Amino acid sequence: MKFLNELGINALNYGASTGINWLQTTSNGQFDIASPADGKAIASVYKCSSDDYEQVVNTAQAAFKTWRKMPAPHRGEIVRQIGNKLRDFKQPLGELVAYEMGKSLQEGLGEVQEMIDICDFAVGLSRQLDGSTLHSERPLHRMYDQYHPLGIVGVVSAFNFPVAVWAWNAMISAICGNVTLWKPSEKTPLTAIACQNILNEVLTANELPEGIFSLVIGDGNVLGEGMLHDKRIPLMSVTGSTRVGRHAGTSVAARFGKSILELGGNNAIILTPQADLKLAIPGTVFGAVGTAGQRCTTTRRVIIHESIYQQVKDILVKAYAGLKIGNPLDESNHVGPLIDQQAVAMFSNALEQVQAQGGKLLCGGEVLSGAGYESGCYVKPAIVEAENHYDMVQNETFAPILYLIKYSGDVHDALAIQNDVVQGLSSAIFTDSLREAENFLSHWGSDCGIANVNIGTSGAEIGGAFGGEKETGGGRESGSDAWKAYMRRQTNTINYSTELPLAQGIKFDI
Ligand code: UN1
Repeated sequence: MKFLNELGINALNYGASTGINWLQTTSNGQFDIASPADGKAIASVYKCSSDDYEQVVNTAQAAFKTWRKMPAPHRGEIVRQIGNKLRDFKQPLGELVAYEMGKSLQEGLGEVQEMIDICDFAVGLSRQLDGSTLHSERPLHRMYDQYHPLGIVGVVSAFNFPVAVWAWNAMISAICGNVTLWKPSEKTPLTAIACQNILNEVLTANELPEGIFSLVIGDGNVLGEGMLHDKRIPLMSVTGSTRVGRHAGTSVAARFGKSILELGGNNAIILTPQADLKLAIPGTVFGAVGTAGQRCTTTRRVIIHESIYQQVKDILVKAYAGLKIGNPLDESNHVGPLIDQQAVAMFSNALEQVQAQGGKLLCGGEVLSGAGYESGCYVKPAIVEAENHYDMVQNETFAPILYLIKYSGDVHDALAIQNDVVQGLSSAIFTDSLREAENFLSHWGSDCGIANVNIGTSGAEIGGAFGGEKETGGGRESGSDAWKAYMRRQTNTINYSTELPLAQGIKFDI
């Protein structure tokens, strides 16, 4: 396939890079990657060995000493060049994302666009890593706070956003003066190799040392686990399920490391009687079936006022009947495959269980077979009538299942349902009522990290801080002042007087 050649993906690829060079271990086993789109083998990747890991971490530690000394705007210049290179490779990289992960080509290209956008954002930010100047209580004293880089930042990314979430972390972290060590999902290592090849060109052209952006590919329970316990990595940014994140967060905390956790969501859209359905329906359908329901921001619940419930239900079922499901590289399709057959089994199992708990399957749920569906990874997105307290509704199933939940009363009743889950990532309301919208956004409103009015739950822009509350983990990545989590903060007080007054007026004469 043309995009594989363009991105430097071979039939067999190495699984560890210090940036610039690839380590050539072939003896530690390999991952054979097949596309969920057509089930065909794409390429294989040799797993990084423990010796490789040591070499990569040592190289990164050495690189940090050079990189942190480079003025932040110069680091920004490198990130600007990376953004430009990503522009050159947007089409093939978007195609590889679609082919390896299974999301539609439009969404694959959108994901690469997120990478380009975060590069642009990081370039500007490289001149704005600001702290505050504060007034000291002591005469002729000056006080301020400043931010310093941390060292190696470990990034563990998930299969569903195989490249964008890494870029959010790596580009912000880079302008902050850190070096990054990336462990991608073992389900999508090829897109990571493609990114590393792109980076390597920029790093080489600028004669930078190895180790500024490194990549290690291996099993999560060996390599990822090792990173969690590695004291040489002061910050771990982990995207994954709540189960994975709980373990990651506690392991890193046990060694007093910092972590940024971006975990599961159980995102809801509230449709009030004042909702403009012209916006709400496409917003809900895209939120529920985009990336085949495998975004952390996927719409999993719609909380619908009883007065419009039947109408919304009918329109949604009709809209689902028109969804085209098939190869993600064919742009006429709306929905691609799930990542693998294990995900399909989880989807089927969740539907079975929710029905046993009282849910009513309104449409979809079939596993597709026959021509075009040979990979066994395609399913028909499902809509289920349900109640919020059902066990399956309370848990995130990473698949296209949309639960319809009826509410009566006012927006506060809808909010009570929305907030009554353990996750807190994204939320939305569709309403033309200012009162409803403002209540939703108020401090007694949505308890999520993201709260939208008249747009869906997914598809956040990079300029905002991304992340969620409760079991979503509390981390923030990407825009706004999320950069602060990638730096260590220091408060400085400088005395330019000829006396030594103590704070709080304490007297100490010797
Ligand atoms: C994720 O699913 O991990 O807001 C990230 C969105 C995308 C990012 C999702 N911009 O849906």
